Order: sequence, then structure tokens, then C-alpha cells
Amino acid sequence: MDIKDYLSSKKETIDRFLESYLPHEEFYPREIHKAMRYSLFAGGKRLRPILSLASYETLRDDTNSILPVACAIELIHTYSLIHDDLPSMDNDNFRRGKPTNHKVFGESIAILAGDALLTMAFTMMTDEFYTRKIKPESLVQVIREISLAAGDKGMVGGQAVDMLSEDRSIDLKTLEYIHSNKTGALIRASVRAGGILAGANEEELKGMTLYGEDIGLAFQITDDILDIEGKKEDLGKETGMDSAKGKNTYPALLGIDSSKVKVKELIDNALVTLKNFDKRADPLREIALYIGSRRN
Ligand code: GRG
Repeated sequence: MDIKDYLSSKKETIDRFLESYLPHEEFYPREIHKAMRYSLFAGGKRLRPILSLASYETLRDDTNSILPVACAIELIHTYSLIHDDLPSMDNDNFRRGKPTNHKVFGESIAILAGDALLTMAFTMMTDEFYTRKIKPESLVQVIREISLAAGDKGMVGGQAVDMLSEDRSIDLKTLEYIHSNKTGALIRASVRAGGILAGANEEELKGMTLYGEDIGLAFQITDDILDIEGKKEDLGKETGMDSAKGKNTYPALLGIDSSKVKVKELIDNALVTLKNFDKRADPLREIALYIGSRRN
């Protein structure tokens, strides 16, 4: 399979669904809908919803029925990026190759656009019209998983410890907590959501969970490495920001070479956790390899 074709065809499907769901930017109040659309359609990779679809496809066909859940995760991810860029958080000027949301719309609208995207995720996942083909118990289970991953025991928790650790030295255990929660939790939940909705058994879900944890951590360590070695044109944001902000990162703690070795180990492990899955798990395998070698 060609992973580039796979990613771009899934991205198209996801974008089409999001485009049809989001209120038009002329919808009152215009400023908020413009700001939501601005960040959502700024060209994200859609990695998290793609992971949900790929994980579902390891067991079942026809991902259309789970699009509202997969796309809801992208809404949550986009909210987190808008809030992460705010002056009170990372104070960034560029995201997805464009000025950050608050630079264009001002801080209050950026905060509200993030809030609205987060809230809309739950409206989307409980929209009877779109989710009627999903078993209600599975839907409740994934909504709970996703909300846990996004909250204080997941992404918000990781972000809080990250903020509190700036300009302080921390140990590897704390750094792993930050990375696994700030970035890893939503990635893990994306993979698990696809599995749960496809009716995965305990063994299958365990494999998917370990896979999600490994690629989630690898994704964030790669992000740390790209902040040092990546190109602004590829990343759509400025580089060198982590050290400028006194951020704790893998390269800062372990050095760049050991960080690369760690990414490779995690990707190898992720592939091992999928060993009992057949060919239908190839997209998950290819995504793991892509994460280990990504440039943006
Ligand atoms: C504000 C509660 C709250 C949380 C913020 C996501 C996050 C937590 C912070 C982002 C900081 C950051 C740049 C982390 C690196 C990993 C990461 C999430 C990168 C952005 O995700 P991509 O590369 O972005 O999937 P696209 O734009 O492709 O969707």
C-alpha cells in the first residue's frame, strides 16, 4: 500500500465531513464561526481521526458510520492547539503555516473558538442523525474514553505539568508523564475508539492500546526533535521554540541521538503489538513508520 495515498484519501473524507458539519462562517455570530473554521481548515494532517478509521478498518469495513466520532477528536485537537498557542500558554505566532488564531481574531475570540470546538465535539458524537448506526453502549464508552483523554487525567493534565515545569529541571518520569498525557492520551484514545466501535475483543483492544501508547510517545519525541532539526516551511510553525521557552524535551534531557533511538524503539514495539492482526492492520503499521520518519 502507498501510505501517502491512504493518508490523503482519508484526509479528504474527514475534511468533507467537517466541512459539511461546521456552521458557515456567515452564521451568526460570524466572528466565532470564522475563528473556528480558520483553525480547523488551516491544513492539519488529521492524524488522530485517520488513526480511528485505520483502527476500525482492522476489523470492519465502511468507516462512514464512525466519521462523527473520528472528526470529533479532530475538533478537540484543534481546540487544544488554539489554546496552546495563546499568550498565557506557549505564546506562538504561527500554526499550521498561518498566524495563530489569537493573532487574527484576538484573545477572547480565540479562547471562545477553542471552547466552542471542544463543546461541538460532544454535540457531533451525540448527533442522532449521524450516529444512528453505532451501538449506543459502544458510543457511550468511546465518548467517555475521549473525554477522559482530553481532560485533567489526560491532555489537560499533561499540559498543566508542562506549563508548571517550564524553566525547571524535571526527571525522565515527569517528562514521560507530560508527553504521554499532553499528546499521547488523545492519540491512544483515537486508536482505541476505532477498535471499540469495531467491536474489538479484549486481546485486540490490548494490542491497539499498546500501539497507541507507543506511537503517541514517539509522535511527541519526534516533535521535540523536529523543533531542533526541522524546517519552518515543513512544520508550518517556528522552530527552536522549545529551548527558547525553557521547555523540557527528550533531546534536552537525553540528547538528540538517544531521542532518535528511543523513537525507533517505540515504533518497533508498536509494530510488535500488532503482530496478531492480519493485512487489514497494514495502514496502522505504515502510520507507525510514518510517525517515526515524519518531517511535519
Ligand atoms: C491547551 C489543554 C491544552 C492542551 C494543549 C496539543 C497540546 C496540548 C499542545 C500542543 C503543543 C505541541 C505542539 C505538542 C506537540 C505535539 C502536537 C500535538 C503537535 C501538533 O499535532 P499535529 O502535528 O498537528 O498532529 P496538525 O496541525 O497536523 O493537526
